[in-house]
Amino acid sequence: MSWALPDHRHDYPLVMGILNVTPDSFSDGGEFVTPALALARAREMVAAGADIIDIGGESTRPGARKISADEELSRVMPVIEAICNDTDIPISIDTTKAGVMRAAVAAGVSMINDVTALQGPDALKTAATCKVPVVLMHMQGVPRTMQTRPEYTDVVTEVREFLVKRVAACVAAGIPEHQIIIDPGFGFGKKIEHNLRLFNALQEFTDVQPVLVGVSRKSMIGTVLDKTANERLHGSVALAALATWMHAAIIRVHDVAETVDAVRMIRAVRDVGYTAAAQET
Ligand code: 8Y4
Repeated sequence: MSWALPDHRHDYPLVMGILNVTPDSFSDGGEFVTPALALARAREMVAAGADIIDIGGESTRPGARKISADEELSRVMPVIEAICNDTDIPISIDTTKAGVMRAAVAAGVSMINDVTALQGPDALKTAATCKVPVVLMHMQGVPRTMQTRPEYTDVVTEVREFLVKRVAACVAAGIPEHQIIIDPGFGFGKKIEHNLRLFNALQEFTDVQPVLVGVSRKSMIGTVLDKTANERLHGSVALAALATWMHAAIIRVHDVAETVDAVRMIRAVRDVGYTAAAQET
């Protein structure tokens, strides 16, 4: 499937549905591991209005252990093949490994989502040869220890400067600038105050590059509301609405139907008076 990012800011945000194929993800209970179950979940998200589905086989949650490329491939490839054969929904591969990027894109995946911003071995070169949009995420430290002592002097400036440098590295490697999406990396080596400051300053990121926002069910919501992961729907939808207002390009969520309603409602207000037809010449 050939797929490209929309050209016009009025077409944003896209809603990205999360499909974990990790046996250890507590939020989805590790229940979507078989291709048949993953496909059923993907169809459900398509019916709910998802624009893209993010498939990940390596857990990046705090304390998670690393897995081999072979283990990751054996988790994600059957799922990618099942969904690509059955639907036209664009798929994003959540991986940090060059070999997984290459295999996934060869099987029809339309986007690369790398929480290490293509800093891994051969990742930058490989992503450039894949010719698909890439998501560059900021993380302080590594998943196993990132939440032990996050530290910043000025979190917004530091995260923005890191991402601007990674965009430059991608452009130098041959990735067209319009194919690059940046992401402040909510929850990745950040305390509650860092996450809230970054969200507050989202416009400073959307002003420079398309931005992906991933806050669905995360601990910043749990901390503010004092709720467990399964009680964070309303907090998640509230932040999705704000991200839409602040011109996020992609919102990565567990709860697609609820998020799509919020996004459509905010877009109606945000873009009142604009009609696609009036822009055509
Ligand atoms: C409950 C459920 C609590 C899930 C926490 C979580 C991002 C991402 C993840 C993100 C991009 C997660 C792969 C963490 N988060 N990729 N991936 N941006 N680009 N935790 O924010 O969802 S996994």
